[in-house]
Amino acid sequence: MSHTLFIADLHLSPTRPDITDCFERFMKQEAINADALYVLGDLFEVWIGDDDNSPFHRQIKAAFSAVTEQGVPVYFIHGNRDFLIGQRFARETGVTLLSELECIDLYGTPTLILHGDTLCLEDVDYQAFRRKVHQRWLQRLFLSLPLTWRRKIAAKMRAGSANANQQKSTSIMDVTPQEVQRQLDNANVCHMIHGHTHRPHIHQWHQHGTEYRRIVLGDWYQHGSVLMCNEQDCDLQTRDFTHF
Ligand code: LP5
Ligand code: MN
Repeated sequence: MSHTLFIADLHLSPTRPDITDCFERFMKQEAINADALYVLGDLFEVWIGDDDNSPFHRQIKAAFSAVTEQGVPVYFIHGNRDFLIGQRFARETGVTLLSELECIDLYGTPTLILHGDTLCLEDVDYQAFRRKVHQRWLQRLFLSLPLTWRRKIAAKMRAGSANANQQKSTSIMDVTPQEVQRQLDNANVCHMIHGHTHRPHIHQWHQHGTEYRRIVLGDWYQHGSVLMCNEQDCDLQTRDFTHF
């Protein structure tokens, strides 16, 4: 039966060949047979520019090309680790870059898709950081630096982030329910899919007689997380690495 796949937060890096293996198997065996694949951000542990064409990056790009060349549409929404993925990456892979918030028709159900970081409004330090690094001029400046400098700056940011996160409560780092409702109401839809929080779950609730659903994809650090949707329903799967 035809289905659409969603994944997020794989955090691919050369230090985790086990995750890369699962991703490659997933692309070869599953994505290739799907109606479409949506990658909802943080595909990479960190992305410092499309010109970082390492053997590892070439390997991942080849996995995407093999799928898109078979005519399967693959869509990508930026995460907070890989918001610098750009048009060169898109050209090299056949992947379509989407904007940070999109409304798709999922077998007749209008569905809002996003990475999920923009839902975490209580994390005011992160939102301030996000506004800074999303400035086009700053990104252009960063991208004009030598790769070695960019790698060092990104490592500093990663360390700063890990440090800051230790001081934050888990509730601050989760979504703000009022913001979820606001974004759904604003788009006039009842269905949302996102990642980022690494808390895989299908949330369902009622408001003013309407049923809402928010599906949160998990990360791929210890298990794989795949959402499979068809005409009937959505199946959120947490899989052992041996099940790819
Ligand atoms: O990523 P994670 O899981 O640790 O936490 C995120 C939020 N953190 C981030 C920062 C990223 O990890 C770093 C991304 C590197 C991108 C590389 C490209 C750089 C491009 C620059 C272009 C101009 O997203 C974290 C959230 C958490 O998710 C949960 O939602 O809380 O937010 C923060 O940690 C932000 C901090 O609160 C404040 C910022 C600390 C960064 C220190 C910067 C030091 C910079 C030094 C540079 C010379
Ligand atoms: Mn994220």
